[in-house]
Amino acid sequence: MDGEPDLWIGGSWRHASDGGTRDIINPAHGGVAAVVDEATPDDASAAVAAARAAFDDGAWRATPVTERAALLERVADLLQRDKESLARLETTDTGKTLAESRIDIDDVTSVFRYYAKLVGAEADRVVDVGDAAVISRVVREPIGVCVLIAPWNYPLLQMSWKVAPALAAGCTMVAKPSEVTPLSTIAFAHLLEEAGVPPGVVNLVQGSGATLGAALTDDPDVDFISFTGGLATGRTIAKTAATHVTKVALELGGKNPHIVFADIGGPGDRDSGWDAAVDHVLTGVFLHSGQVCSAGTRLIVEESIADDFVAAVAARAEKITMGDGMDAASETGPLVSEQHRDKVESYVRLGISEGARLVTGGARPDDPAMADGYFYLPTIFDHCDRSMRIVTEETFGPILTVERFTTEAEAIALGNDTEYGLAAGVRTSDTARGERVVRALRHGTVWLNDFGYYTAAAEWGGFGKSGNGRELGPTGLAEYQEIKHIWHNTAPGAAGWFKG
Ligand code: TXE
Repeated sequence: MDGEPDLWIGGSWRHASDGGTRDIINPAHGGVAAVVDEATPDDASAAVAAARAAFDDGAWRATPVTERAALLERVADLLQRDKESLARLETTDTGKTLAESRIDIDDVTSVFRYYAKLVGAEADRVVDVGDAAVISRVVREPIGVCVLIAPWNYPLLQMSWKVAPALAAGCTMVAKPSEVTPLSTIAFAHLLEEAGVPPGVVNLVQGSGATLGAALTDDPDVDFISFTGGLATGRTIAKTAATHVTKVALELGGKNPHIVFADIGGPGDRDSGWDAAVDHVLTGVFLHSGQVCSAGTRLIVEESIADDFVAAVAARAEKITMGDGMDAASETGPLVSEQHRDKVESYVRLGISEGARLVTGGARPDDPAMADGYFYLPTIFDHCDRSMRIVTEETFGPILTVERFTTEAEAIALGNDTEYGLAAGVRTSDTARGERVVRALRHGTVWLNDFGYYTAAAEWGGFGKSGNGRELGPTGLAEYQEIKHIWHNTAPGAAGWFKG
């Protein structure tokens, strides 16, 4: 960063092989926040080769699990020591508020602590084959060299969901953050080095997806690719990986329904759940300006309360304090880049041309203090339907679409009518109905009378085109492991099948 080498390959820090760099932009004001090295395909090959050598050498994967767990705990301690500086980097890079960035660093820490404990508690499985002479057991081994590709909305958080279980399992890896937001991951790599990660076990390269990312995913020495990002890129990576039969895990976002039943009660009646429902719908879609894979972008609300409910959400949306994430008063920040705001604006134009009714937003804020940043107002479209692309496609911005239903079956059908399936929310005061609906929804995470929460101990991932595989929880560790069955005959004898 800013003249220091940023690529960590085989345990040493170096500049890009062709000397190339990239300007990192602060989205709150459009200025250059830092200049970082831009890795080339040659750097990608060097990083994979370093990870391959560190894996094949065998020392890391043979490191006792207690030592690997201790290393993860050291990383967690260092993350907490540097929490404030890491949070500031995250806000500088992504635009999210400092309060959110601090929560992110706490969450990253808890992922490391969770996998330190989980891997330490893992046990082999003994299988009874009905022969006292045979010891048959199923063991887990590291899958090998992993390529870890993260997006820009939760740069360090998403990377930690990959690095922590990969390290715990005994894998070696090449990490590639988004070229838009590499700063926190570079600082994190320095912490990994300080914590004692052996040379070549973790390698860091940053640069363009189209060149560097493509080179990493097309390298035949890679055993596993874990990717979080957009659907189109996920498809490209899966096709490339198929040529090498490389295992792939994909988290590709969502178009997440938030279903609200009329039985939540009436406006102003706190105990009945109305205010809480309005608050969660608002937070679910406008937190981090909607740049959240699990954002509740589709409000599916019962017709009898729809007018009042949408008006209540719109009134709150208009009061959201937007500004530079470094300002403690800001409740939400800008979009991550000018290019991304262009995309969001094109979806708003599309929504209007598709006939949706604009309730609020649909413009950049007019405050001159935000004129140079990539801000966009919270936007709500009412009277939407499934023929509209703003309802079916991931806009990844502060856009809420509203659909209406009259029966429970219709609500479920609408909630499932998406090619994605990452997350969904349901709000009702009827417990039995709530349980029926959450079981009927085809999404990887479903919140009942809550929205957006997750824990390192529970799996995260999607149905349908939201991807495949799971992160977090025990499954998030299993992704980085091969399963081996060992059959040991302690009283060896002939097979005795062939008589001659
Ligand atoms: O993502 P990309 P983009 C969605 C969201 C957004 C859209 C596009 O809808 O508007 O995706 O965003 C790397 N081989 N999500 O273009 O391209 C890239 O460098 C290998 C949802 O920014 O998917 C970055 O590190 N890697 C999502 C990472 O992929 C490649 C979060 C993600 O970038 C590559 C972000 C290639 N050919 C966007 N091309 C979520 N699931 O939360 C790019 N990359």
